[in-house]
Amino acid sequence: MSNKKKEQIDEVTKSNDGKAMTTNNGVKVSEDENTLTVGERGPSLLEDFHFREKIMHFDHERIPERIVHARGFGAHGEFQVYKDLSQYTSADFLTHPEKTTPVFVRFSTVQGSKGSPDTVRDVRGFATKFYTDEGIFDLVGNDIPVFFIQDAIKFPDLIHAVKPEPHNEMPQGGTAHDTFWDFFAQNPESTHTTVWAMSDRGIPKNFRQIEGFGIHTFRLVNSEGQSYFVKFHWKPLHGLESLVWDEAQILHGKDVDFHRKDLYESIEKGDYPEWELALQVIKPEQEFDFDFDILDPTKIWPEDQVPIEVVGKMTLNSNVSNVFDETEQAAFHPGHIVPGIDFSNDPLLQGRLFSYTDTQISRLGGPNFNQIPINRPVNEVHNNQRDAMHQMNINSGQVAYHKNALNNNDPHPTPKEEGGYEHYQEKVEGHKIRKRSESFKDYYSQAKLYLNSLSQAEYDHTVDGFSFEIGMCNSIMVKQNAVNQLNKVDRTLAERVAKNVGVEVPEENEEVQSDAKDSQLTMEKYDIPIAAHSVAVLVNGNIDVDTLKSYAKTFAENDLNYAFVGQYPENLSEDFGITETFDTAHSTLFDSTIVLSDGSDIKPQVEEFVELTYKHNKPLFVNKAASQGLGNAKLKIDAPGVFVSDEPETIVKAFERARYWDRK
Ligand code: HDD
Repeated sequence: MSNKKKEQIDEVTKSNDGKAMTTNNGVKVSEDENTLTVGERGPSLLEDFHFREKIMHFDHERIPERIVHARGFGAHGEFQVYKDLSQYTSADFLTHPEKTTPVFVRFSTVQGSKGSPDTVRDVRGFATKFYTDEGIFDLVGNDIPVFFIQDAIKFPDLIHAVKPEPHNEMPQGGTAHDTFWDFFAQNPESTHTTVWAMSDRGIPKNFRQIEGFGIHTFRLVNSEGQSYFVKFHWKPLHGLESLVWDEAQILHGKDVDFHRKDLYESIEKGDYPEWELALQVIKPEQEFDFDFDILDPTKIWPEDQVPIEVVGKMTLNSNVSNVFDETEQAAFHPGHIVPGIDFSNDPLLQGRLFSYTDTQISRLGGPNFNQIPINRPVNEVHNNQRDAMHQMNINSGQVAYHKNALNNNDPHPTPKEEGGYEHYQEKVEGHKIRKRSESFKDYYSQAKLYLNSLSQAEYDHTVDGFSFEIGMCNSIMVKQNAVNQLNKVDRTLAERVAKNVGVEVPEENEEVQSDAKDSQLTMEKYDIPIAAHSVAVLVNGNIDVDTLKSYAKTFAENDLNYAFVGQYPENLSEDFGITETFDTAHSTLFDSTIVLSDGSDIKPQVEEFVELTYKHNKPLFVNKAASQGLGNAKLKIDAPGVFVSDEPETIVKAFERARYWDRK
């Protein structure tokens, strides 16, 4: 299917194949190894224009990294709405099920710099650019449905606390340090989101298997001018999975690119990541029907109160040609909206509307960043904005103002009925004040709701997350203050974390008195498709090729990704499996392990591999000979998720569950 954005990008995509090297001025270069000098050993000459240009360009290759979300990875794709949503909105891309809309998505971590590891504990950015026929709509969201602060004026404070500390620029890529936890303890509005970040949601397994949330309340406006409050969600069709913290930490070293590699390779293989777009809609007359304020970005709309409606699907099906040119230069902005979509008065959203254009001016070097290929809409752009740094268009004609008679008043405004953007005419009255609404002040109930909704394993992981992060602080006061906050949400959490980090449990139990649960908040609500699974097959000794082939056949039948490890490559032909060595493969790089042994002594590398698989609660499948040889390994062969069999077909049963949390 044609993709208008890809076609537009193809027009400016250059290939050097078979081409002669030239300067930027188009002069063919005859030599590119030596500067122009006087004699072989003499001084260099300033007149060497090729040298000067090459070095000058190189000197300026870097641009400032994003102030937050610096580390990211993007891909192209398309979105299609399942049904006409004109009851809610006039947006063209949401009312034409026959249309596919090109999209570009960039996933990111928040805290770390551009070179930081992928698997840190952090919120993940999930920013989507829809190139609609009516202009660009950016949904600039995260993988957690709530945010740390309620008002944009606090964003610099939040980020200064989160980022590496200014006196020593540590730590890189994480919030396990004093300033973040001091911020947490002194700014209770951050409680709910922090609980999410300390749970398994903070360490996703990959980008394909995260949920996405627009977080803010937006408006949808239909062609009759009726408006609805809306929250946008992305639901991953590959399931929802997390890492184990120990595994995530090992991966920082084993493969700093773990998430981007997974996304890149999935797309290259044709195993395209997909998400369904879902909406939660509240009618204007229901605005005050809830025990939370619908403008408060630290609150979810529980799905039993506001049901989810699945409305469309996004598929990422093409990697970029050049990461800098496309992904790095992509400029997202929550203020990029199209007719049929509008903002709410969420004070966090309103503040973001200023920040995103402003930051591009220093990051991308001027106000013409919209003209960079990845940022151009697929429809035509005409206005009287002129000049400025890096102008890429030739704006012909005598007239650059409105109104005019010299050019027929062109470019001309378009009435709303014909597609011109008109802001929703909300009636607003009030005094100018600086004051947080009283309706924003319940900081703890939904944090408790979230904790109540987790499975026991997820709850335990959250205790571990808090214990690690608070435990990493140097200040006893900060640790104590942080635990005091937890005590206002959940007594058991406060008690367990206090014990782990060595501070007092507050005397008074101040926890939220509620058993309320929301079945949609646990990650265990998703089934994990077996095809999303990868398997390391450890070959211990001399296993005959036919046995290996019968396993490869089962993997292929179930779309499992696999690698044979250890038997390299002698009698394996490349066409039935990638082969790795114990130097290149590691337990943390796979979802499960199979050991096939011929009965010879188990190699130390196999034992270590298996023990880590076991420790990280992943499926472990061993043949009978291997099970006998693993007697000294640190594992219980009859524990949940350990399968002993000589039948390749039984692995399907072993991989029905992605993790066996009941294995202690
Ligand atoms: Fe932000 C980048 C998501 C609040 C200011 N933000 C950025 C990106 C994402 C988010 C995904 C990376 C986009 C990309 O891949 O290029 N930000 C959020 C969400 C928020 C949020 C979900 C709350 C619901 N952000 C927020 C506030 C402010 C900013 C309140 C400032 C007032 N965000 C920025 C920024 C960034 C950014 C400084 C850095 C790079 C960029 O914009 O282009 O302007």
